[in-house]
Amino acid sequence: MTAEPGHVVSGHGLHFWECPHPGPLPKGEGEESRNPCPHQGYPAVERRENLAPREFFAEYVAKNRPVLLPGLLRDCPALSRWNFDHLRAVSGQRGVKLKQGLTDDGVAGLTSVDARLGDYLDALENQTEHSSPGERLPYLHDVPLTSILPEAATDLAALAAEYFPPWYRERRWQFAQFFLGPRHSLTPLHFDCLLTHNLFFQVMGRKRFILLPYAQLACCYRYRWRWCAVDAEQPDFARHPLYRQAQPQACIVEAGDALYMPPGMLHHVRSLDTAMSFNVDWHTPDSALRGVLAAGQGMPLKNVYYNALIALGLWSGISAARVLPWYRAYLNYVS
Ligand SMILES: O=C(O)CCC(=O)C(=O)O
Repeated sequence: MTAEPGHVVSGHGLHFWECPHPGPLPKGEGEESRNPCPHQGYPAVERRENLAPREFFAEYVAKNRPVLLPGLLRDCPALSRWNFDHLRAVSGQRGVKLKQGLTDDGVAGLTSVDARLGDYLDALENQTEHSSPGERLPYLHDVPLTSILPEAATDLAALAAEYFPPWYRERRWQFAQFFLGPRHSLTPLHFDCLLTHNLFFQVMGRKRFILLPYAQLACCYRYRWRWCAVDAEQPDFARHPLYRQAQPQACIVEAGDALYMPPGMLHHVRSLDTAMSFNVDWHTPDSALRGVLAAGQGMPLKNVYYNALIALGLWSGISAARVLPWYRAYLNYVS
C-alpha cells in the first residue's frame, strides 16, 4: 500500500490517513518547527461524498459516528465570497477579541487581545511564517458567525437545512461560531463543553483533526472539564502512559468540506494554512437531556443551565427564536 502524503488511501479493507508532512512542517524564520507529524497511519475518519441528510442522521448522528462530508458547501456563495476583502468591507471596523496562547501545552496561558478586525486581516495577510506559538499571530476563535458576517444566512442558503434538527433550521446560522487564524494555529485536545453534536465547516485553507471517542477520555488526562493534557500530535508517553491505549482517527478538512463530530468527541485541531471555518453546535432532544444530566459528572453549572434552555426548547416546542436571547450569552463566552 503506497500513497502520496496527505491523502486517504485504502488497503486491506481499511482506510488510512497519511500524514501531510512526512517530516517537520516547514520552518519559520530560523525557528525549530514545532510539529513533526509522527503518526503515519492513523485510521482515517470515514468520508462520504453527497451524503443525504436522512442517511446522515440515521447512520452517523444516531450512531455517534464522525463523518467527513467533502464539498458540502460547494454550492454556497460563502465559499468564494468570504475572503479577506469581503470581511474588510463588511466588518473591518469591528472590534474583535483574539486568543493568544492556545498551545500544545494547553490553555492555561490563554490571554485575550483586543483588535480591529481590519488590522487583524492586514496582519494575517502580511504575516511572516511563524510556527512557534509565542510568535504566531493570535487566533480569532469561537465568536458568533453573524457578528462577523451578518448576511451569513444568505451566503449559506444553498446548504440544505435538513442537515440540522428541525428546531434549529430557521435560525441555524445564529448558533454558528466563527474561526479565523494563521497557519499552525492550534486548538488543543478537548470536547465541546455542552456535549453537543458539532457540524464543522471549512471555508478557507485546511485543518487537520485528530479525533478520539468520548469513551477514551480516561486516556487523555483531562483538566478544566473539557481540555486534555495529552498532546495528540506528539504524545509524551512517559508523562501520559494511558494514552498508549488511545485509538485516534484523523482527517484533513479542506475548503468546502464539513466534518460531523458526535457529542463528547475529543478533537485536536491544527490549521495547515491560514484558515477560516465555522461550526454549529446543536442538540437533539436526547443529547440535550444528557447535557443536563452531565451536572452529575462535573459539568460546570453554567453549562448545565445552557443545556437546560435548549432541552426546554426541544422538549416543550418553545421556538429557537424565543430561546436564543437567553442562550446568546453562551455563544459569547465559549472558550
Ligand atoms: O477550528 C478550530 O481551531 C477548533 C474547532 C473546534 O474545536 C470545534 O469546532 O469545536
